[in-house]
Amino acid sequence: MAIPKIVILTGAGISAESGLSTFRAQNGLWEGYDVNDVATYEGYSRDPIGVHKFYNMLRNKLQDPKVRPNAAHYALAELEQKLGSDNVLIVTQNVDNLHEQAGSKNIIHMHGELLKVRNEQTGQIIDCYNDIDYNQNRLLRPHIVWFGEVPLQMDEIYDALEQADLFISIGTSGNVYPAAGFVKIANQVSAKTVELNLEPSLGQSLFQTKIYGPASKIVPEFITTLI
Ligand code: BJW
Repeated sequence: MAIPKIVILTGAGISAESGLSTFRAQNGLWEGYDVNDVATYEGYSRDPIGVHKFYNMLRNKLQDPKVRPNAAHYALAELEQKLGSDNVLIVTQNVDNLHEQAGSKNIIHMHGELLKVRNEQTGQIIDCYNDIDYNQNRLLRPHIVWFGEVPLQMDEIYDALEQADLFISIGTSGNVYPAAGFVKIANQVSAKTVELNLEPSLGQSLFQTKIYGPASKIVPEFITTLI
């Protein structure tokens, strides 16, 4: 039997039990902030110092030793190890590095990465573990995809979706496109579609299988049915 091609979309919910806030929950990441200020280029142009302060805070939080991958991240890494990197692709909307820390290799960060910054003039992407002082580094912006910007590696993502036998969506509310539309593509190519989330997402009716609960419990349980 051929090994299935599996595309896994992850969102903030997979990292919630690792100590990182989701976006849209009460007490979420954006509480106390206007999305238009911290998640658009227009907001960055208006107040680059304030926006860098926000991402400096998130970058510090991510590097807190208490923030570690949880059982869901490890289960996905084990799946890739068992089935091979050619057969398992993680497309994450998350800007954290918890999939990498858990051992996953085949990962696309479609919304960028918190531990990187980008030179606005040259496009060069640079590792970044410290605070950015805009007054010292006027060309460096967070390597984050804001609203109105094109997510990264979209051609590779669409290619993978078109070849998928199984599409699994984990820990995402289905509010943000194009990621929220991936399940439609998976359905069009007759892939099996599975939603693993704490609660039904906005797109829940488009999934054939739905399992609700904390990711650290339901993801390892579901993954064991595949290996
Ligand atoms: C648990 C759990 C546990 C909790 N276990 N689960 C009108 C219609 C359609 C589209 C548009 C429209 N108007 C504008 C658009 C486009 C726009 C968009 O989608 N807007 C919507 C608001 C409508 N999209 C864009 O602009 C994108 N670009 C674009 O479309 O370009 C055009 C283009 C596309 C393709 C090809 C060519 C051109 C860019 C979107 C960029 C998003 N960026 C952000 C980062 C912000 C900066 C920051 O980091 O602070 O990415 S926004 C934010 O949302 C972040 C996330 O990756 C993203 C998704 O959030 P996610 O992960 O779903 O988190 P939550 O909090 O919403 O949900 C968490 C879920 O977990 C919940 O369901 C919980 O229940 C669950 N959960 N604990 C399991 N323990």
